[in-house]
This record gives sequence, structure tokens and C-alpha cells, in this order.
Amino acid sequence: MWQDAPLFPESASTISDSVDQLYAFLVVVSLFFAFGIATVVVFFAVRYRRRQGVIPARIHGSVQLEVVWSLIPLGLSLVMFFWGAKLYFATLDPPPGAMDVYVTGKQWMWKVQHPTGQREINSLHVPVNRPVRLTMTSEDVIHDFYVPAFRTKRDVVPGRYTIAWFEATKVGEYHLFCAEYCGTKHSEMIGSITVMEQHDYERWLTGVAAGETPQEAGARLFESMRCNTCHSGQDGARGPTLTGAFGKPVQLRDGRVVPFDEDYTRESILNPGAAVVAGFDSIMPTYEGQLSEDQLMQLLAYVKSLGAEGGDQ
Ligand code: HEC
Ligand SMILES: [Cu+2]
Repeated sequence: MWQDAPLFPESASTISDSVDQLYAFLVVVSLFFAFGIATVVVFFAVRYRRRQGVIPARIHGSVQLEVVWSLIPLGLSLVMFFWGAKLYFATLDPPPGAMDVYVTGKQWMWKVQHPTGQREINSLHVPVNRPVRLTMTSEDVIHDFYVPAFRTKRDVVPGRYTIAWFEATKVGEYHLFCAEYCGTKHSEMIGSITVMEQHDYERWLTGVAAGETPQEAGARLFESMRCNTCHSGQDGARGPTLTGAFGKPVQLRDGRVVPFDEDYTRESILNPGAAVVAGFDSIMPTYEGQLSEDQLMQLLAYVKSLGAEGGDQ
């Protein structure tokens, strides 16, 4: 839809057509009522203008009319709501097997890292027809990761992780914008997403120095920061075993059950006292101020990989 309309961004992801259809529905409904009401206003203004000696009949309301003009907009707005909510949830929920890309926003650039370790700034290369899951955070203020061609737009917030995903359907190069005003050079916080055939992507990967993968770097940190002394995974260890833990619910000492997700992992490392696992003492030291966002992402990637090894996620 709209491919040839110059005002519209290209449609290049699995959800972009659905977003456009919802958008078209909203526009059509709005135009219909805007023109309908404007027409009626003009018509009545002429039809019932003040004339010498003519006094129109007074109307004292009509229940029937009230009901009709309440129910029709109610129905329409419920359609908008459920349609929009359905689409919104679809954009939140990455399909299984998505490729994990880590994104960090900072004034004024986008830093990304591939699951295989390659890093990029203000550009992201991805294979076509493959879901890509973005785990995003910011080093300073709120940014917003926006790829119009994919209809993908999510805030990137300091102190927490937000997840977004897309699956590109067309090879090409697409704009990446920051869509949250973030300071002087906000307008320069732009980049490109390059969508490639799978084999081109693989060739591209081999051409970029990879270094460690986030997972490997995380495993190294896990030892150098001495996390493994408590999280050894052995019976009687001072900390809970992390193998097979990510993605499962955690029973806390105060009775709450919380999901072991990205933000829980982050909080456990920076503020361990906030959520203490049932059956353990609150002895884990805080690592607040000792880890960069990069290192936190790496530890997260490692903890996540332990979860995946432990079976279904
Ligand atoms: C002094 C021992 C100790 C060290 C060192 C330690 N932890 Fe912990 N950790 C614990 C204990 C005890 C708990 C459970 C109580 C709690 O949640 O505070 C825990 C909980 C966690 C949890 C939540 C686990 C769950 O099952 O819900 C994560 C994730 C975690 N630690 C990661 C780390 C990482 C990463 C490091 C290194 C940067 C680290 N820990 C270092 C003792 C430790
Ligand atoms: Cu920004």
C-alpha cells in the first residue's frame, strides 16, 4: 500500500503493511467525520439563517438521536482500540529464534553490537527475512529508535532495557532516526539500516573485525568481577545458580514472583537488595558505578545464554 506516494516511507518489514492499514482506517474515519460535520454546519447555517418573520420550531432533544450518535463513535473507537492494541502487542513480542542485537544510545550516536561480536556506530546491517530483536538502553538521556520503513519506534531509556524487534522483508538501505529530542545535536543522531541477503550478511560479518561476542565478554567479566565465586552453580553456593534461570519466574523472599528478564538481571547486579531470591541472604554486593553500560549488556548476554542452555526459554 502507498508504495508510490512520495510522502510515505517505504514499507519494508513484516508489520509495516498492517500499520499502514490501521493508519489508513484512522485517516478515512477522520476525513469522513471532518467533512461530514463541516458540510452539515454550512448546510444548517444557510438553511436556518435568520429571516424576517420566520421562527423555526423548537426541538427539545431526542433520545434516539443521542443513542445513535453515541453508539457509532463508541463502536468506531473500540475498533481503533482493539486493532491498535493487537498490533502494538505484535510489535512487542519478538518471535522465537530472533537474532539478538544490542543497541546503546548516547548523545549523539547509536552504538550497536551483533551477536557475533561486530560493532557498528550509526549503522546496522541485518539479514533479510530474519527477525531481529533489539535490546536497547541509553548512556545518558532518553532517545528513541525509529526506523520509518519498518514502522518500528521504541524509546531508549537510561537505567533500563527496552525491547523492540523487526523483520525486514526487502533488501535495501533505510533511515534510522532518533525520535526523542535529546539535546543540541539530536537532529544529527541518525543512521542507516542496511538489509542484506543472508549470504551477503555473512560475508559482511567476516569483513568486520569481530573481537569477542557479547556473551564471551560477559563470561570473562563474570570471572574477573568474581561473580562466579558465589554463582558457581554448585550445591551450597552462596548465590543462586544462574544456569537455566533466565526467562523463568523467580520466587523472591518477600513473596513476590517476578520474571527473570533483562531488567531483573540489571537490577540484580546494580541494586541486589531490591529483589532478594527466596532462600538466600542479601549478601550480593552492588556493582553500581563499577560497570559500563557495555559491560552490563555483556553480563546480561552471558546470563541470558546460561538460561538458554538450561532448556526452554
Ligand atoms: C558475595 C556473593 C555474590 C557475588 C560476588 C555476586 N552475587 Fe549475584 N547473587 C548473590 C546472592 C546471595 C543472590 C540472591 C540474593 C539476591 O537476590 O540478592 C544473587 C542474585 C543474583 C542474581 C539474581 C538471580 C536469581 O536467580 O534471581 C543475578 C542475575 C546475579 N546475582 C548476578 C550476579 C553477577 C552478574 C555478579 C557479578 C557482577 C554477581 N551476581 C556477584 C551473591 C553474589
Ligand atoms: Cu537521541
